[in-house]
Amino acid sequence: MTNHWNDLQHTDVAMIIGANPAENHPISFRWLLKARERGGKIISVDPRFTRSSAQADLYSPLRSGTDIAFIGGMINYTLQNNLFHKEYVAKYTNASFIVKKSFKFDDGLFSGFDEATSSYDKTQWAFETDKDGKPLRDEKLENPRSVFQLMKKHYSRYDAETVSTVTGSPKEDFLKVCELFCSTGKAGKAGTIMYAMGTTQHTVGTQNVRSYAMLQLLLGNIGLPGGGVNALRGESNVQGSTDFALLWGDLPGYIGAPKAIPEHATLEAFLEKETPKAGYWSNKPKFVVSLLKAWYGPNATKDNEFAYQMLPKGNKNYSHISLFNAMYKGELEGTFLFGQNPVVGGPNAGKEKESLSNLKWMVAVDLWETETSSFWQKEAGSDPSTIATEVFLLPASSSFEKEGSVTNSSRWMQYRWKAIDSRGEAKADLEIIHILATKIKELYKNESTPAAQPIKALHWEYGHGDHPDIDIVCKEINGYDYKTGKQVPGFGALMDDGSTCSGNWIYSGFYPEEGNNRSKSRDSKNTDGGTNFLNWSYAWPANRRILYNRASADPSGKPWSEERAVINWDASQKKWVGNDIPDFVPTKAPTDEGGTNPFIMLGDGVAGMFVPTLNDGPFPEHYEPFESPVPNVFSSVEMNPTVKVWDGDFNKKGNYKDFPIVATTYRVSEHWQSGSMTRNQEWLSELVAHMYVEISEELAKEKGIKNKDKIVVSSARGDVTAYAMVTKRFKPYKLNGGTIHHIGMPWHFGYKGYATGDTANRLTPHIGDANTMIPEYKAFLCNVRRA
Ligand SMILES: Nc1nc2c(c(=O)[nH]1)N[C@H]1C(S)=C(S)[C@@H](COP(=O)(O)OP(=O)(O)OC[C@H]3O[C@@H](n4cnc5c(=O)[nH]c(N)nc54)[C@H](O)[C@@H]3O)O[C@H]1N2
Ligand SMILES: Nc1nc2c(c(=O)[nH]1)N[C@H]1C(S)=C(S)[C@@H](COP(=O)(O)OP(=O)(O)OC[C@H]3O[C@@H](n4cnc5c(=O)[nH]c(N)nc54)[C@H](O)[C@@H]3O)O[C@H]1N2
Ligand SMILES: [Mo]
Repeated sequence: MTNHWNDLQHTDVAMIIGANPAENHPISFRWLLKARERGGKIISVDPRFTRSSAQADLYSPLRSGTDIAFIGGMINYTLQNNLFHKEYVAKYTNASFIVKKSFKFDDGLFSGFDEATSSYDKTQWAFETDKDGKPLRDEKLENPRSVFQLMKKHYSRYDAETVSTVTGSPKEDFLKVCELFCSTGKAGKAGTIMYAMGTTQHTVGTQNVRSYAMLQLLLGNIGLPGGGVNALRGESNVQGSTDFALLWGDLPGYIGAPKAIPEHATLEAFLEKETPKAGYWSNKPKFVVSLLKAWYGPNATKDNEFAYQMLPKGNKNYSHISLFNAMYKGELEGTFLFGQNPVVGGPNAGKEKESLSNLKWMVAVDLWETETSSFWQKEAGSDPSTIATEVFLLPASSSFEKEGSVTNSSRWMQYRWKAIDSRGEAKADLEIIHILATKIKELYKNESTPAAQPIKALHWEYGHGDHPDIDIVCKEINGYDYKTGKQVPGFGALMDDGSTCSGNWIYSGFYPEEGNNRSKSRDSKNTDGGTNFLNWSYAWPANRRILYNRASADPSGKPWSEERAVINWDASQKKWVGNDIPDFVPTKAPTDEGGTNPFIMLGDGVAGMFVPTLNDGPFPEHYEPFESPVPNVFSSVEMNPTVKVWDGDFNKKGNYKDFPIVATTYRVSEHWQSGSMTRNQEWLSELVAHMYVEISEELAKEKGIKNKDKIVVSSARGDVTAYAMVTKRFKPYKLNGGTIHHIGMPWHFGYKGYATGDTANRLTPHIGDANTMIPEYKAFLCNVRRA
């Protein structure tokens, strides 16, 4: 989240799009209802009328996979009706930048597309620059080559009629959403966008999020209380795990991992290539060297490039989808699954299950034996005599049985203490990793092969025996001075000469001195005067609660409006003051060089309306999902042209003739994820006991299906049998003159536990977003019949 949970109470309009927080993030609704007491409004945009929709003031349906068309239409509405915050847009975004003539857009393709590699030459999207390399600007926003004018032209194609034809949202509903949400473009007003998996799980997932950011920037809603683009994160610590590089392409703190390419051959070359000249990322060498120092300790010296050569460097894509493709082809020997149940949760789960049998070994670390760790059993539909995979199941302690921190959607790092002891042989994941690391180091102690070097170089000193000392881990994450052993006060103190270490620069500052682990702080006194509660836990970075808060003030440093003040420039004290930690150099005056550039992480200091770095284009453009019931109305390019389509039979594609119905998948309050956690609980199993599929009354009538009938849903990948829930929550969509049916189902079921049912993911495709590879779980084609 750019903002945080209790900040939602300040919003004038919350647009929930691609999420169902009333069920999946219920606490958020406490704050939305508070906002409503102040006159705030709630909008829900979802293919189905959800429990969040039921709480909303305004609801609009949209067909799964058409968010860019919807938001593109809202961008167009904002521009055509002059509802944008002009000074904010001109000063704080790159709307004023002049784009080179080589940038073009024609019939769904941006310039620079190479058919052979399905990728763009992004250099064609560059800005015009002056002799010092600074982008040329027109702050009047009139130059026809300005980002603003190009954006206006791009989205002029997204008029209300076309939007309605593509999304299936009735034009009146769409316009009501535009009118209400765009009312927040005025100074003194703020609107928030809340999103989650309905947004991201698409072949255009990244660009969906981008479109939200553009709309919010146009309305001047970023950096203010009650504003922002707010990602409602999933599992209790999914924010923390991405921060700590569970994403395959990253090192901790969102530092892109080095690859096996000549430009990354040495630490010097890597830092030279990947460090921007301006903006806060120009400090990257300090973060990288401090990280290497944390990992390799005394084995990281100036003379050996701080052990840079010990880092693994790969050139492939290591996302979930790619790994399972590799497994299917027999390219992987073994795998560790720490708390993962892909036979239920993975895309095209039937094939993912088949892939597992190509492994020599698998280690599952889990609270239960899941559909995945028992994939080889008869009950799973397998023939054990044909499967040679050796499976180890290590019992894991649950969250209540161990201590450590989790980071929530608000970026708050909160320490949790152990409530009860583990049972039986179960161990905390951290203990399991610790034991593994210690044993593997022991195993390689006397080996001198190249493979042994990184293992030997790893500095692993977190106490003795099976229990690592978490306090040592915490101190290392914060970072300390390597000579004195004294904690550093924050990432500003990290150095690139090996004199400091830090396991994750964005968290540096949470443990600034001995005895003060701020993630343990639960001080609810409101010392700052706002509602940021700066002493409750610790928010990265630097305990800042609202990101980009410099943008809450005008260029001269005065808040755009008093009621939405966060920080302001205090000329007498010569610093920024207010009720949050400034997301800015605290002593930089508005009149200083760069003093009006709120987006300090970006080289130009302004936010990107035009982003020339993403794989699929600088402006979000609507493309149809991998499987779609209709041709693309906006261009002749059907699917995102930069998406990787995997070869082989892992990903059969269904066509509209055989599979004319759009399907989506989602969660329910009563179940958790792949269901291991809830289908093993009697009382939750009783609440939602069976796999079911929601279908509209109209489709039910057409197919002769009654409520509670058993039905078969089939896709090109497989089929599932489930109970029909005939409901008003789905309605047929009117698209381009025709009628298209839309269904939906929960994805929580498998054959284990008390509440059993067919796995929805046997239907879903094995294809992902062009930038992140998150699977397209949310939009695919199917057919439905009575069982
Ligand atoms: N009770 C419960 N809570 C949970 C979880 C759980 O399993 N159970 N899981 C947690 C996790 S890990 C996560 S990631 C979050 C996910 O939180 P959410 O994203 O809220 O979860 P979903 O229910 O998968 O999807 C949200 C909505 O997206 C809609 N949708 C489908 N396709 C589209 C589309 O193309 N556009 C738009 N705008 N909407 C679409 C669906 O109808 C659904 O209502 O929830 C977390 N909270
Ligand atoms: N069709 C469809 N599929 C989806 C989604 C969707 O919306 N639609 N959503 C996707 C999303 S957002 C997510 S996050 C994934 C989730 O996919 P998974 O991560 O595979 O699913 P979970 O059920 O969260 O799996 C967690 C496993 O961890 C175990 N576990 C719980 N606590 C601990 C612990 O402390 N330690 C260890 N070692 N194990 C533990 C549980 O018993 C469970 O078996 O699913 C994805 N799959
Ligand atoms: Mo998730």
